[in-house]
Amino acid sequence: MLMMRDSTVNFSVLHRTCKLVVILCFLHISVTLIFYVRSLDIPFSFAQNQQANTAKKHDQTTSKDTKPDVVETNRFSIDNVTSTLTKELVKCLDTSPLLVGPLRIEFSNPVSLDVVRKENPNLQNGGRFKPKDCVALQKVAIIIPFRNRDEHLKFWLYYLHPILQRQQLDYGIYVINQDGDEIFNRAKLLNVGYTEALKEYDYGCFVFSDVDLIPMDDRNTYKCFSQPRHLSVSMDKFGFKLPYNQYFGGVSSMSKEQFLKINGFPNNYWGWGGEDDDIFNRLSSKGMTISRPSGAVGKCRMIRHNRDGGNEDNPQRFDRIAHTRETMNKDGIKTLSYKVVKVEKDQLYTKITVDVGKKD
Ligand code: UDH
Ligand code: NGS
Repeated sequence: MLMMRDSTVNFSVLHRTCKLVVILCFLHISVTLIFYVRSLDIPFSFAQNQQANTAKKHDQTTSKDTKPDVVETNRFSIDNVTSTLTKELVKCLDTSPLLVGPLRIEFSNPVSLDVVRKENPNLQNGGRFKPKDCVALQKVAIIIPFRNRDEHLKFWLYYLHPILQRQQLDYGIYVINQDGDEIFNRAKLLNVGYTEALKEYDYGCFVFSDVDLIPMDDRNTYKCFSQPRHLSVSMDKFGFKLPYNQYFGGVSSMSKEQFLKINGFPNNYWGWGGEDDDIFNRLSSKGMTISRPSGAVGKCRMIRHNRDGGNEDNPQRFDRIAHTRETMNKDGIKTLSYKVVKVEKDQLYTKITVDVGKKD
């Protein structure tokens, strides 16, 4: 009787142990299976595919102003199964996921171009860049009117290259350097930049930026919109406000179509002031409006400086801006003439020195 009870107890212990072993084995197999399935990366590939579809939808509905040059594919691929990575480029998203928002901008420590070059290893000669992981939505030429502002240019390159790369633009930097000591002509240099950049690449968008203005938020994307864009809307020197509603100076952008519609910029504003107001008049006379970022996103800092020699106030500017409508078809990109003196290609920029003539 006692023996029978013993054997029943033993059997029950054995039975429980076996059950435990079976459960453990089952658990082990399940965990292994889960890890195996995860290693196939199916959900990841799917997410990528969804992102591509979202980008595609955005593009079809929003931007008239963007011109893709590569057709995206939405093939569903399980890369890791065969370990062959067939990566196909999709269009970049409307809003870059790399943006960080507000930035600290200051000018107390001088910048070395060698450091800037080292910090931007993905640039191609001439200050060109394309994102690696997606096809940029716009090809943007950034044009800087220039003469004797090397210290400002260093700060500009130091701050702007990383920002423009995070904005996932296909861009090139063109520094248009006025040769000689004649009176400065900002708007004519911008016309030259437009023309020279287009000789190099099929740009669809042009950003015109003074060399001394740095954005304080990378969400202020240096690209084009369905209306001409004023980007430097909230400058420190104006107490982070627009100085007046029609103000279009500092940094602006225009698509090729918008630029051509107004016959480019005036060539006959020699010296300081008024050329930006003339551009505003051109745009409004063609029925265009100005697009702007919010005051917060459009904040920017100007590098403080004195008025340059050779850029004295233009006394004719008030008379000129009063007659933009009558003069704009005769004076602009169609009648631009200049001579290229020198082209320098650096990793950080293309510098084109030009003879723009002089005031008659
Ligand atoms: N620029 C040069 N070299 C010059 C003149 C102008 O590179 O000799 C370019 C540069 O890109 C500059 C832009 O043209 O950012 C506009 O010129 P600006 O900076 O002189 O004009 P802004 O209206 O300033 O920005 C005017 C000078 C105010 C001095 C006030 C002193 N308290
Ligand atoms: C206006 C000028 C603009 C100039 C703006 C800001 O008065 O060209 O001031 O100048 N227009 C005329 O003179 C007709 S700023 O304070 O940046 O030097 O951009």
